[in-house]
This record gives sequence, C-alpha cells and structure tokens, in this order.
Amino acid sequence: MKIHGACPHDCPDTCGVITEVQNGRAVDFYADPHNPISDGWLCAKVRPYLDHVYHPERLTHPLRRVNAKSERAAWRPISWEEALAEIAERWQEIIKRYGSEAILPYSFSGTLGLLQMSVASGRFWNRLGASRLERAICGEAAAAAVIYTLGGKYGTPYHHVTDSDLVIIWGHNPVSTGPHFMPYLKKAQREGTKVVVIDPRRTRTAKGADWHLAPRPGTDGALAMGMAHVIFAENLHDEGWLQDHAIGWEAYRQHVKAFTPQMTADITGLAAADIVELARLYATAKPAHLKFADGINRHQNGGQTCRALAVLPALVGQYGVCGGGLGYSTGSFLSWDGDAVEKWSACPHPPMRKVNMNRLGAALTGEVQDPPIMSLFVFGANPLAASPNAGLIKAGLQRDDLFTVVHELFMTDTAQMADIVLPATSQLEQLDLHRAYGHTQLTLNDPALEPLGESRSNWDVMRGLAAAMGFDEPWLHDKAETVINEVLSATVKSVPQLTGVTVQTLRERRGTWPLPLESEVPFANGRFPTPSGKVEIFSQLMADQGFSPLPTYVPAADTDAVADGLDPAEALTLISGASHHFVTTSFGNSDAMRQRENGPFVELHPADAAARGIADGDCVKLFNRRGALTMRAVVTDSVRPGVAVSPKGHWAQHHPEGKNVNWLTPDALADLAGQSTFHTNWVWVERGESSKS
Ligand SMILES: Nc1nc2c(c(=O)[nH]1)N[C@H]1C(S)=C(S)[C@@H](COP(=O)(O)OP(=O)(O)OC[C@H]3O[C@@H](n4cnc5c(=O)[nH]c(N)nc54)[C@H](O)[C@@H]3O)O[C@H]1N2
Ligand SMILES: Nc1nc2c(c(=O)[nH]1)N[C@H]1C(S)=C(S)[C@@H](COP(=O)(O)OP(=O)(O)OC[C@H]3O[C@@H](n4cnc5c(=O)[nH]c(N)nc54)[C@H](O)[C@@H]3O)O[C@H]1N2
Ligand code: SF4
Ligand SMILES: [Mo]
Repeated sequence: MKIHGACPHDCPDTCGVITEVQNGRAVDFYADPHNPISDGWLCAKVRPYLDHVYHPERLTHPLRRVNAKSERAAWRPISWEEALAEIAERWQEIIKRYGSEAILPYSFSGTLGLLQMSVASGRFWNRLGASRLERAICGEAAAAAVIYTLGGKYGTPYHHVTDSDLVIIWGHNPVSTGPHFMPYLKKAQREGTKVVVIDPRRTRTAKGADWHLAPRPGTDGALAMGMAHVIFAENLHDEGWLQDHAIGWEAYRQHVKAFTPQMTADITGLAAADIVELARLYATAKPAHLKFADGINRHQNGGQTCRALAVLPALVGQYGVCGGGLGYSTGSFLSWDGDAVEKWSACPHPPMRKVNMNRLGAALTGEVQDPPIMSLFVFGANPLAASPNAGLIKAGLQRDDLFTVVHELFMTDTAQMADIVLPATSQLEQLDLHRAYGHTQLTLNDPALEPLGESRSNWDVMRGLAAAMGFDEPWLHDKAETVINEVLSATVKSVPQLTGVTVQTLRERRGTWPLPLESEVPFANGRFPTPSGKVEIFSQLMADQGFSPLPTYVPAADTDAVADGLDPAEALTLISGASHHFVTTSFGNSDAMRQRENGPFVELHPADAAARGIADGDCVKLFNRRGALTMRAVVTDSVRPGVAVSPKGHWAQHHPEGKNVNWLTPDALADLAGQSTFHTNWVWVERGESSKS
C-alpha cells in the first residue's frame, strides 16, 4: 500500500512523500515522483525518515515525574486517563487561584500542518482562556518588513530564477535550508546567470556562487542603503517605474545620501569599490532577483534591515518582472481563515495577554506577573534547546511550583524538565494538510500507520484535554478530517480557488494540488496590497506605529552580554544558523545525522584564533554574561574576522556540560514585531583546559 504524505518540517519546500506499508509496518519512504516541488528527491535529513519514526527512543506511554526538578528526572508510566485527569485537576486549581492566563501553551514548528500546528495551537487554548504566545522566534520582523513594503508575502516561484540574469542571495543558505530551490539556481548558472551570495560566512550556498561578499553581521541595512545611494547617484534607478508604482522614493533618495560608498565600507567592512560594483551589477543586470529568508532578520535591527532589502527591487523596477522580484515567503497567497482555525469569536473569554516566546526564561522567572505563569504546556517545540538564553529557561523550568506538561515524540531537553510527558504521533501516524512558505501547492498528509504505542496526535490531545476540562463545544471534539474540511471551506471567502477542495478531493489527486494563481509573477498587474496600492518605500503605517517610516540603519550591539571585566572590543559575534543535518533540534537525536554534523564546533577565523592562542581542534570556552559553553574549535577562513559560527540544533543532554549554543544567545527583542535576535550575540572565546571534550 502506498500512502501519500507531506514532509511536516520547518522548511520552505514542504515535499510530497510516499510511505509504502506492508502488514501495518512502513517498509519504504521516498519522494512523491508526481510532486513537482520535491521532483523525486528528498533532503539528506528526511530521506532516512523511517529511522526517525521507528527510533528506539520514541516515547510510547505517558510518563509522570517522580522526583524533584533539581534532580535528573525519574519517571513512572501512567495511563492517558490518569495524565489527563491530573492535568485538568492542576489547571482547575491554578485557574481558581490565578485565573486561566496563568497557563501558557508553547508550541512552534515541530510540524507545520494546518491541524496539528495551527488548529491545535488555537482552539482549545482560546476556549481555556490561556495566555497567548507571541510567536516571534523565527521571521516575524522580516515578515512585517515585507508586508509594510509590499502588502503581503508574495514571493516568486523557485523556477523563475532560470529567467534571471543575476541572483543575489542575501543572508540565506538554501543549500541547507530550502534545497529544492538549488536545481533551478544551478540550471540558471549553467546558462550564464550570475550568482552573488552575501553572508558573513562562506556557506555551502556561497561556495557555489560567482561572488561572495562577507559583510560584518548586522550591517546589511547599511549595505542596502549604500547600494541605493550608488543607484540614485549614478541615475541607475528606474524613475518611470518608481513614479507609477512606489511612494517615498524621492525622500529615500535624500535619506540614503549619507550612505556614501566609503561610509558604507566603514560600517560593513567591505571594500568601497565592491559596494559600487554590486550596486551597478544589481541595477543593470535585468532581470535581477533578490532572495532572502529569515536568518538575516535575527538581529536587533533585523526589521529595518529587511525593509532596506525589500525596497531594492523597486528602485530598479524589478517587481512584477519574471525572473526579478523578491524571493521571500509565499505565505500570503493562501492564509487559512483565522476564525475557523482559532474559533476566537466562539470563545466566552478569549485571552488577551500575550507572552513573547523569546522571553520564556524571563517570563518564567518573574518578568510576567498578574498572573505569573504557573503551568506550561509544550508541544511541537523544544524551547530549552531551541529558544534563546536557555540558562534562564532552565532556571524557570526548575521551579517546583511550575506545572509543566510536554507532548513529544522524544525525551528532549525540554521534556526532561516536565512533570508529565505525553507521547506524540509522528507525521506518518496523523492526518494533516500543508501549505508551504516556499511555493503555492497544497499537500495532504494521510496517515500511513497506526499510532505507535499509545502516542496521540496534537489534535487528539486537544480533544482529550477539552473533555477533561468539561468543554463540550463540538468544534473542540470534531474529527481531524471534519476540522480540515471546515477550515478549507471557510477559507473560500478569501481564496475562491479553494471552492470544492476537500480532504477527499485532495486524496483523489494523490494528495497534491497547485493553487491556481492569476499570474505566477507576483505583482504582474502593477498593484500592491498596501494602503497606497504602491510599494511603500515610505510607510505611513510604520510612522503611525512609532517606527521610522523609511528604512534605517541602527548599529546592533549586544551590551547585555558584557559582564564585568569583559571588553566589548574583544567580543566576537556568534552566528548560530541552521545545521545542514538537523531542522533546529529535530533529528538532533539521530546518530547518523550527528555523525555527519560532527559537532558541536565553533568556527573561528585564523586571525581571531591566533590572537587567542587557539589551534584547529582545540577545546575552547565561549562565554558571555548569560552563560558559557565548551566546544571544539574549527579554524577556518570561511568565517570573516570578528565572527564565530556554531550551528544550532545540538541537544544539550548530549553535551557533557548539559548545554548547547542557546546558553549563550540573547533574549533581547529586535526593532520590529518582538523578533528574536539570536545572531546579535557577543561571545568571548578562550582556549579550554584540555583538548578533549
Ligand atoms: N537543514 C536545515 N534546514 C532548515 C532549518 C534547519 O535548522 N536546518 N531551519 C528551518 C527554519 S526554522 C528556518 S527559519 C529557515 C531559515 O533559513 P535561512 O535563513 O536560510 O537559514 P539560517 O541559517 O538561519 O540563516 C541564513 C544565513 O544568514 C546568515 N546571517 C546571519 N547574520 C547575518 C547578517 O547579519 N548578514 C548576512 N548577510 N547574513 C547573516 C547566516 O550566516 C546564515 O548562513 O530554514 C529552515 N530550514
Ligand atoms: N541559536 C539559534 N537558535 C534558534 C534559531 C537560530 O537561528 N539560532 N532559529 C530559531 C528558529 S528560526 C526556529 S523556527 C525555532 C524552532 O524551534 P522549535 O519549534 O522548538 O523546533 P525544534 O527544536 O525542531 O523542536 C520541535 C519539536 O517538536 C517535536 N514534534 C515534531 N512533530 C510533532 C508533533 O506532531 N507533535 C508534537 N507534540 N511534537 C512534535 C519534535 O520532536 C521536536 O522536539 O528555533 C529557533 N532557534
Ligand atoms: S526538510 Fe525540506 S527538503 Fe527535506 S524533505 Fe522536508 S520539505 Fe523536503
Ligand atoms: Mo524558523
């Protein structure tokens, strides 16, 4: 039997997959050959998916902690009935004493499915009146910047790069993070397209580029404004297009006058001549495509940086052009009907209080009061290993008066800190529907297997919790397929192309359905869904909300990292972007992937290593005011001086110190949308005691 499914992981590609099942057991797993995005292949992480699904450490029974949180956890298996009854009882007590907002659900991108992520993160919690999670760990500032500028996230299709003359990939590493873009880029390159990568490190993507520029981290806003300066100064802007399609470009021309090539060079650490050349190249090669993702927005100035990037295609008249435009998320082509997902309007006391997920540690240790957080329910996320300033999160999770439930496939770092652990199904054991952020295809995921052991899907857990709490609204108890069909049909209001689309019709189409679009080229009709209908280089909306209405450059400084006796002049900026073989911490427990990742390590430039007496392979200590961590040094000129690189995703429990890179990262918020600032991260590095770790 062949079952069609979707890769659920946080990746723009959302591949179509097939599971072959014999006698109730999956015997093969591979890319759906009919799915045009996955095109017959899967990434290295997901190809061996059956090892993940049948991993010997999959959780199969609910577990109750039997000792104090300060100790290494000991567990007793319990029944689901017992688990749900205890959760309901504890919550009733908490609600009586503190109110329902003392309960915080914490979920993110373990799965991106409509049901198991979006609906499961909304309905039950709104009915409960729990605190809302401000979901700003990933790309909120970039998304806000793009929406202010263009009115929505309408990224170009991958295959359009074969029409580009020039592609600039800016602070984005698609070889690792969105690999199905790469065959199109390679094809274009073979046919003469020039590829430029802008990244402080020589990534896998940069290695294949024609030109790699490595600016200082967090200075890209200045670089984009420096490019704009050259474009205007040399009259390379497309004035006719700007007149018709943009507002604020004349003010911006004045605004970027200060960003001379020399000043931009001083800020970014690039050569002035290179900045001029890059600007000329971008303004004259047509079509010219600009592509970025969310990595670049994880800086204190990430929002304004993405604003400065998003206005560049307008300056050279490249919006609405096939092979031009902006390759950011495609998320706005299809947004699910919010109220059908969340049932906000049907809730008696929909919650108002928001807690920013990037401040979890602070929130658990006193920043959030009236009421304080007394219970945390984590699913589809691993905050102790994936969220910033993990040392403070750990301190919060160690509170004996905090009642923590974690619903997981594995005993993650976060699960180890729970009072109750609930076993979760894998994607092969649950129904879901997936849209994507890298393309516009819908992909159905039919369950191929029965749930392993006693594991339950997120939605089934929400149904169980609703019953335990005595909530009898039918929309908290509907079957998975009913809920998905309900959201599909409610979304027809805003996306009429969905008329008649149901789980069953998708099944009949082998699970894959391309959303029909008026034009594959975003903004081909010259209209932008902003308040003015034009590209908003000047955004009145931003001004009204208290932000600079024109893109700005404000230097990023991690002053919170500086402890007594530490000299900021000696700090390195630590970038901890995507690992090639993990998806954040997912797959971090695969022996095969860990071996290939061969970490944790920190890459240091030879000059920075020499200045600290560090040789390749040495054990080094990274530290700042937030924490300290020992790692192996890789001395390489693939990072620029002043920059250290240590990819995210390793499990803390695998490290002898019980920590990972997030024990160093900041929980400060960026300039827009409460965004995380993982990469505005100052660390000090010294040679460790011994060379074994
Ligand atoms: N293999 C794999 N794939 C993934 C993920 C994963 O963990 N592993 N994570 C998924 C998720 S959650 C996301 S959000 C996406 C992210 O996708 P990407 O944005 O492509 O990935 P990142 O590695 O986070 O960041 C991209 C690059 O930004 C660079 N960068 C950091 N700071 C700066 C800067 O100041 N200027 C410039 N120019 N570059 C900078 C980093 O060096 C990095 O190479 O990937 C998704 N796909
Ligand atoms: N240092 C550093 N840290 C980062 C980043 C960075 O750039 N640098 N990037 C950040 C970004 S962009 C993101 S998006 C976040 C992601 O952070 P998280 O969303 O916390 O992602 P993961 O660490 O992959 O944890 C997801 C967990 O969900 C579980 N899971 C998977 N499917 C299901 C399911 O169906 N049900 C349940 N109950 N559980 C499931 C998995 O087993 C896994 O443990 O990480 C952030 N962390
Ligand atoms: S992680 Fe991305 S590339 Fe890999 S199978 Fe999933 S969607 Fe495809
Ligand atoms: Mo992300």
